[in-house]
Amino acid sequence: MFRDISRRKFLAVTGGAILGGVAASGVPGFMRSASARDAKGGEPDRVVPTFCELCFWKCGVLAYVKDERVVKIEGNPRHPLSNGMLCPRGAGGVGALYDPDRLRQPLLRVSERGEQRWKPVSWDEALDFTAKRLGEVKAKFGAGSIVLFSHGHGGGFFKTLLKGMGSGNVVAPSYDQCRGPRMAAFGLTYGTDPGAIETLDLANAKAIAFIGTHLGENMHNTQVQDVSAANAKGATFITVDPRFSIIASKSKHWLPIKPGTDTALLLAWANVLIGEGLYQKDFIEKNAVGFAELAKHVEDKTPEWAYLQTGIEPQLIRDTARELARAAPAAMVHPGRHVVWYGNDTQRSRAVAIVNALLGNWAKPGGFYLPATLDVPEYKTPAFPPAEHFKPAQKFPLASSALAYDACTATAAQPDDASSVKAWIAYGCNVPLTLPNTANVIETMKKLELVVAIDTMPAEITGWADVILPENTYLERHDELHNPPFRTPYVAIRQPAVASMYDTKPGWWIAKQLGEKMGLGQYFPWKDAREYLGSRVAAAGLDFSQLERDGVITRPTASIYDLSPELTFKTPSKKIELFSKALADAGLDPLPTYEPPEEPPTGWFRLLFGRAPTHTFSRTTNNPLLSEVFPENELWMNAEMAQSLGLRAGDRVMLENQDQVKTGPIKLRVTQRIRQDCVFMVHGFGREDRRLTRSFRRGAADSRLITRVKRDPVMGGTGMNVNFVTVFREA
Ligand code: MGD
Ligand code: SF4
Repeated sequence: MFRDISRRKFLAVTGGAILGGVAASGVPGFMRSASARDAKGGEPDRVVPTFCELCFWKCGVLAYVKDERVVKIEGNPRHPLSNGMLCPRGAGGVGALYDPDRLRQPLLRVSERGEQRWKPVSWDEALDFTAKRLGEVKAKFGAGSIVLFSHGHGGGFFKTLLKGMGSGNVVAPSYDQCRGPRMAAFGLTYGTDPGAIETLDLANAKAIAFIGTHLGENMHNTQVQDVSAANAKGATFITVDPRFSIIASKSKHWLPIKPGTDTALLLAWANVLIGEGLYQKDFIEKNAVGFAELAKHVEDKTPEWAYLQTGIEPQLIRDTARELARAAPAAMVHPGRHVVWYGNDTQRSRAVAIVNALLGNWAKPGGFYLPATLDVPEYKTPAFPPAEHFKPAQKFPLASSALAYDACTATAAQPDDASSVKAWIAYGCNVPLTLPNTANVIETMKKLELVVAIDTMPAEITGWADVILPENTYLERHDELHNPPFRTPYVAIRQPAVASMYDTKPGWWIAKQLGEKMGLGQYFPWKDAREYLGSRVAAAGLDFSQLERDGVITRPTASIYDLSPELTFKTPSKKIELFSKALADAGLDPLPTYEPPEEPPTGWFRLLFGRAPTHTFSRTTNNPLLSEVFPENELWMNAEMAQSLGLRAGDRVMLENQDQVKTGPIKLRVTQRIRQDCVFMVHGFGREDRRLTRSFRRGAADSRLITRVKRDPVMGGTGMNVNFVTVFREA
């Protein structure tokens, strides 16, 4: 089945950059696509432009098709996110298409939830069942009892379905398990978040501080290209991480910070910038409010004070602050992406935002640029009914959407009214491994009236679903357009490279069919996706056939910088709010506060987790190509600690957390590249669905061990780096 792209060929296509760690550009995992003729078998029959779904960055892809099989994919040179290149995960996209473990037809559960016994059914039967059960739950408990967990571009059509039903419960782990604190913090400070495609002018930066952002392992193609360009121009990198990450190896300074103490370092940087008069005075004077309060707040946050918290030498704190200041305004502290760590995370992100303000880098080359969007009008449909919501147990004053974690809690709460949650629809979202505390999520799912999973692969969530609606992979389907704010305004199309391999369907079709069966056809008035997309593109005055041919239409942007001394921001004061009145009014700290983290007890390690260049969470761990390159995660442990525990590299070890939850075995990686007080693993492994022949029980799952979270008081994010583990050899 999986015959066209062998591992050998995959590595040839990717230039072996994944394994080599460092490509010619000097940045890891970064690769230039091979030419069309490299695909074995000579010229392809056709080349179909589309965009990638191996992660949520959505790079432009060219799919080479021969004899109705995709033989190779590479970056679309016209697409401004990929510029002709893909990251290692993206290059493995063909593996997602030809994974023999894929879901192949609709399935209905025939026994207890979780027992994983199914009967294959027709689409009509599966959709009738789903529409009927959703209708019954809505009639009995109200629309507010239905929740959509959505992750991935195709989720948009299911959001329409949910809104049509009258539910406002669209939740995304990418908010409260990921970017939420940054969105809140930058919103409060600048009135704008850096966005999903972060508006960072990395390529022109002369100094960049990566604070916990492990770019190179965390792979977002365009950012890696941009950082590569900055590297080539001699930019200075400063990496703050308890672990010597790949980006640390490219950095002039590595600050092996004690986990959970970033805010102390950031406040000390602010102390140095202000105390030594190194901040961009004119910029702050004209563009910010609350400077006097900030200066007073950080007066005592000296590098010596921060040293006691962070373990970073005062001189190194001073040197790095000065290094950033010297390069300012072409200097930045990368705002990070996954920022739910220790509970007080909006304050940590506010500190990041404030140090950036002191560097005066907003709208400046080498700082945060001003993006533009190629506007494409929405398809006109009737207004949605008023939205009903579930009632969260806790309220967070500045949460900008319903929270996935709270949806789970509201499910467990179980009062029989519209304030509780009774049905989950999971679109591309493996909830048991995405939310903290897998065991708790599974117990919670047992209480539901209905679980619907729309996925391409078997997964923990599909194992607990009542009905599985198998979606086409991205190489077999149309999807919503993509036109995010970016430095080059563009609109891109996702379109099928090949026909469906099995009895699977595109998300737009599944949502439309469900809508029609539920009497909500007015929200899906188009015949098919081509008609829908074509009509939107035409309304924007663009040529749909050009979009289908090239995969993307770009427009030049006037300027991504604003060099005028005085700028306007979308905050209440129209200025950068160093002191946040909104936080003060909500009874929260108006200036970033530092809370020392709880210490691990003697003999325990703090559990940290992150990414590998070849994988996107649990999404790709079974991918035939990517799993060959990186088959399982390892546990990083400091060499001295391993020695003191009598453990050796390669040992299979078990982990047990503070709540006696055990997981493993996982292979031990003994290294000097991590502090002694923590261990680290890549997220997404330790799969428990037997249908996953390559990833079943390979490595260990961090999510099982994350039984404790610390909620962010501002927006409700779930700080997950607050769990401690002991490590012992497998019995
Ligand atoms: P994390 O995964 O939390 O965030 O990637 P990042 O934004 O980089 O970062 C983990 C790093 O933080 C590790 O190096 C860890 O050692 C370090 N760290 C842990 N605790 C601390 C601390 O207290 N202080 C400091 N300074 N460092 C600490 C996530 C991002 O990656 C996201 S949100 C997405 S959606 C994308 N997902 C993804 C993927 O799944 N795979 C790959 N390959 N790339 C991805 N890119 C994106
Ligand atoms: Fe695909 Fe990689 Fe781009 Fe993500 S960053 S969309 S995985 S090529």
